[in-house]
Order: sequence, then C-alpha cells, then structure tokens
Amino acid sequence: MKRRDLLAGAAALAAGGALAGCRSRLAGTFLAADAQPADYPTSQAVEWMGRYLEQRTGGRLSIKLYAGAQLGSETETLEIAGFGGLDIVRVNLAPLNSIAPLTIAASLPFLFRSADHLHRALDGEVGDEILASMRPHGLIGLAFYDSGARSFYNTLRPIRTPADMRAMKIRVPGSDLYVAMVNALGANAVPIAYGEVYQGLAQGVIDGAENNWPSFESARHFEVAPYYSLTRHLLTPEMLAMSVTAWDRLTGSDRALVREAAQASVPVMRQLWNARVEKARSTVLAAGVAVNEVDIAPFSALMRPVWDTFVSTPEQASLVRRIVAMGDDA
Ligand code: GTR
Repeated sequence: MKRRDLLAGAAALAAGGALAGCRSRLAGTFLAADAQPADYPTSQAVEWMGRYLEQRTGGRLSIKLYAGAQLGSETETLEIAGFGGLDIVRVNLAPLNSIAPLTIAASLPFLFRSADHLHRALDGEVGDEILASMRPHGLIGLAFYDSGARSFYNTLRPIRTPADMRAMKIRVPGSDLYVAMVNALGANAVPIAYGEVYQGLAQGVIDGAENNWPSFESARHFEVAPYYSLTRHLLTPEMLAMSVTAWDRLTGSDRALVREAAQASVPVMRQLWNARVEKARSTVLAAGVAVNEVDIAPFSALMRPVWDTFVSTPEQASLVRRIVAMGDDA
C-alpha cells in the first residue's frame, strides 16, 4: 500500500469515515486539521471561521475541525491536504519550509523584531506573495495566524549564552532551517513531531525543545522541562491553507467568501492569542518554572551563516530585504 493511501486511510478512520473517498463526505463541509488542542487560539479561530461561513451561506458551507493532531502530525496533514484528502490545514510555517521555499523568508531566526513588525510584513504585499506561492504545492494560502515568540526550554539548566546549549539534544519541527539554527548554536537538533515532545523530554530522549508560551503550557512541556530561557529567536507565524482540490471545486463567489472568512478570523485569533499568552505565562510561573531573560546578541551573531545558506533565491532575498527594511518602529 502506498504511503498516501495509508495516510488517507488512517485519517479517514480518525475522522469517522468523513474524509476523501468516503461517500458520506458532505459537499459543503470543509474538513480541517490542527495539531493544537480544541481550546487553543488557532483551533478557536478556525471554528470561528466555520461559523462565519455558515452564517453567510445559511449553513451551505461549514467547517468540521479535527484538533489535537487527531488526523496526524502537521507533516502528515500537509501531505493529505496536498492530494485533496483534507480541505483545510492550520500549520506552522516550519513544516512548510521544505515544501514552499518562500516560507523560509518568514521563518528566519531573529528576523522579526516584534509582533508589530510581523504584522506589518504579513498583512501586506510580503504576506500576499508568500500565500500566493503555495499554489504549485497543492495549497491555497488563506491567512497567517500569530504564534508569538519561540524560546528554548530544557530539563538541565538555564540557557544564558550559546555555550549553555552545547551538546544539548533539542527537539525541532521537521524543517532543515530549524535543524541548522539549533546546530549553529552548538546544540544537537532532533527533528520529531510535536506530539512526541512530552514523552521525549520525560524519558530523556531529548533535553529540550523550543516554543511559545501557549504551546509550552498547553502541551504540558513545562511539567517536564523546568527551565525556560527567553531567547525569542523565532516569531514564525502559523498558516491557514486550503487544498487546491477543495478550492477548485468552489465557485468564484465561494472562493471569495472563504478568503473573506479566513481574513476576518485573523483579528479574532490575535485577540485570543494575546489573552492565551498571559494565561499560559501565569500557569507556567505558578508551577515554579525558572524563567530567565537572555541577551540575544551572541545568539543572533551565530545566525548569519544560517541565513546565508537558506536564503538562496532572488525571490527569497527580495522578501527578506523588504521584511528587514520594515523594521519595528514605522
Ligand atoms: C506550535 C505551533 C504548532 C506546531 C508546534 C511545533 O507553536 O502552533 O502548529 O508547529 O509549534 O513546534 O511543532
């Protein structure tokens, strides 16, 4: 059996037979997947988008979301969406790095200096170009969601300088860029799925990982990794995308409505996000996790060769140049 059939079969089982190829699939119900739990801001925003579509179409269009990685890891759901077995995926840009090269331009370490900087870039032409670049890869980029700032956490000691990370086994998502970033800091990158991180930390297969406050908290990683060091090395956003197969089935006006609904969900998500960051931070602090600020200069100094290796086409370079020029205080 081909990997593609295996994936579709497993996902169809998880979704109760509602996925592609099953006769029970409802014409106007988009099947969506998110690796985060149902109460996480990304999942909530996708649910909100579904209600928006229902209201605008009198229930003709809607979304059925499978949250919590029920349909597989992000790499798997992207593959399933790529051949039309899933209609909507909400993923981080990291697993898209190897699929759609322009996503690299918004995934570089120490690129975005603040959430405002990120929004300025992604809410304009730069964001539109990255979303549009998804089509040859079987996806229609609909919108970006916030993902805050990723920092390192681990089971061993506070990280204050790159030397503190030497030889630490640090989990990263499936992106060569992340692997290179962690290795350039002197640690050893271990790419594994998000859903395996808790166990990996608890069993000592990995010493640490990196993520934002809400992921560190909601995946309970803070229970097993008591040091959180605020390197804020990545502000890589999330992406909401539709499979080209689902998109091509829609009329022009439904396509416009899907785009409108996705865009309308962005400010909703940002509000949910900010509230969730605060909640996650207090939960983590109350649990006694040692949180430390970090001088990022020695970390970002080591990223130059990583940028040089991964920004390899004129299109990527143009995006990066424009993002950097936007700064954070315009
Ligand atoms: C989270 C993101 C997830 C997933 C995860 C990871 O911040 O919301 O989509 O990408 O990180 O590290 O795998």
